[in-house]
Amino acid sequence: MTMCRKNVFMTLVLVFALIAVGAYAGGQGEGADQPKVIRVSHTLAPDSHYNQGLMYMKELVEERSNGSVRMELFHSAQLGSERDVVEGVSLGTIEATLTSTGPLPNFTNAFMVFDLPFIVQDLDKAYAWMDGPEGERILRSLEPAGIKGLGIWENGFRNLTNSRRFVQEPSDMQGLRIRLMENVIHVATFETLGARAVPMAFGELFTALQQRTVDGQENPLVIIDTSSFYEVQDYLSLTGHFYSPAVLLINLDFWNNTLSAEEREIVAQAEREARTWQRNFSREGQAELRRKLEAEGMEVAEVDPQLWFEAVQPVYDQFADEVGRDAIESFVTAQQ
Ligand code: EAX
Repeated sequence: MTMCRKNVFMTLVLVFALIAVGAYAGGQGEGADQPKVIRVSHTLAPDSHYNQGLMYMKELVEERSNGSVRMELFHSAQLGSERDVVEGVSLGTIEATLTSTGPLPNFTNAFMVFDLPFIVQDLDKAYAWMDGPEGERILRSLEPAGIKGLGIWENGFRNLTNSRRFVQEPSDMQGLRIRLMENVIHVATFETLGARAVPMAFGELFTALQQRTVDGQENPLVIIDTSSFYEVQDYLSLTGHFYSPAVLLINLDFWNNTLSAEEREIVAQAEREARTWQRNFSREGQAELRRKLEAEGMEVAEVDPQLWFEAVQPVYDQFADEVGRDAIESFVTAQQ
């Protein structure tokens, strides 16, 4: 099968699978006393920051709605890759997902500002910007696709790992095959660094590293830990080159027409509290994680971020129009 046909086929398989699960959940949802079920899909492990934050939110929602709204969590890409599941949320075959910004440029340019390398310099100020009117504008841009953005959570600063060599300077990247999210800015950034960019869904990554189809990958420390990448990667470089938010998305029609006004308020309030909790959880323990990964045998390189920032400058020129110069300026200024 050609790539394109294969993708169409996989999407159809997923849509049918989700309809089957949906019919089951929908069947359960009928009748006055049956809870409304929000199925939330994500790609990470059960002990990841995504799953922990969602469990925190689930508890608040179920308690405050007296069980009229239930959240069912599906971790480890059980319901599909981020790209497939965001499409599912748009179509209404699944209610919700917590996703990186990787696949979002397929729907709107508005999230691309987060994909630029080194765009986040002051995390607290960046949170305030994301939680304010600019973040609201970005989340709203998904509404024409039938998606409501509930809030911007955290994946974290992404760091590079590989199995070939100690990488400290941008020139060390030459020729390394690095798995990236299926995201144009991320791909362009690593090509600018001289790497061979290999876009791939997260669910295929561990095997690709193990079989050495790729030399390396980049993700926050928490993911390198909870997905056991340290078992198949010897070198870790603390590049922090991208800041990766995690966006909580829900089907717009489900939000507007299945949930009552009171239930929407409960979910929105729980989301705000869980967002703060999840960001704190994600930020804490970075030093501990580094020690743990070292203890697992990874050799850790500290890098000079300025050198790396300079090396990827062409990416800003390349994407300024598509991302929007105003958005870039607003985000950068907000952090000064
Ligand atoms: O959203 O694909 C990735 O590397 C992401 O960091 C992961 O799926 C979490």
